[in-house]
Amino acid sequence: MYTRKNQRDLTASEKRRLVNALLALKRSGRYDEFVTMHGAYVVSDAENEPRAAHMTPSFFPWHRRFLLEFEQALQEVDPAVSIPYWDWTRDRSPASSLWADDFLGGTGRLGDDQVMTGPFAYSNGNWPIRADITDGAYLTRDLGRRSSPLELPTKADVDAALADPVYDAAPWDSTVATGFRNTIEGWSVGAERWRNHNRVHRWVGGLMLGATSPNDPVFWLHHAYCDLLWARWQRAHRGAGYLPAKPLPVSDAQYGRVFSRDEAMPPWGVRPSELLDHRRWYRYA
Ligand SMILES: [Cu+2]
Repeated sequence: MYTRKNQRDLTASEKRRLVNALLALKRSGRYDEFVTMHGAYVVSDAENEPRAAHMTPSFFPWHRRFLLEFEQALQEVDPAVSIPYWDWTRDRSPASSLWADDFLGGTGRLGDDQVMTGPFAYSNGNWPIRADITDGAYLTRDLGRRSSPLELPTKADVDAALADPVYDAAPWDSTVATGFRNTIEGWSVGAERWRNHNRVHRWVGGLMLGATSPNDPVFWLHHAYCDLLWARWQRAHRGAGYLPAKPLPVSDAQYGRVFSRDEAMPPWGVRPSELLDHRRWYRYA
């Protein structure tokens, strides 16, 4: 049992140790295995295939397990390290300590969005991007989307999602207008584009926009906060559970494409029901 802290509360030495563990995983090649794995599970609901990670009810349990695996890799380097969370309703500015030189570094430069500051700047030689097929070898960001400014989601946005008493609903994809899962995952519903989790990917920009978004270490801090929100939703709605609870009938258009409570998710063969209680592993401070 360990603690995941708010990134704003980390001490200088905790930040240094986390950065060092990230760099060690990068050097050994393990970091890029996680990036590639995430990329392999970006399956859109326009494709007629199983969706374990995105546009799907198992968005939360899949990413919980993904973060646990990554956190374990970090802890093999330094047992004192855990994944902090970024509460983007609170730390809303590129001037936040999250983006300082001693932590994740700042936004990209104009022109090519290349991150020039902090430990993950390409020019420092420790963070070459390998697991991306289209772009350059350097980390990119465009915090706040300078060409067409965008705000991070607000506490009111998150509270509205937490107030929804239903976890998810048919058709269990990116088009569901209600339910906690898609309200946080944030696929477009009507005129409301890029909500919550998706909006944060947009706000960071650069490599955070694509299937290999874990190339940017802020991915882990962002998803730890989404994971915390899931735990908060569970606490607020104790009678409600993960849905769908039972496998969908063969007649359902989503049959074989989404993971109900006890259907094993790839690549680990773990069921959503085994991931519902994070307190087996960690707590949030
Ligand atoms: Cu994400």
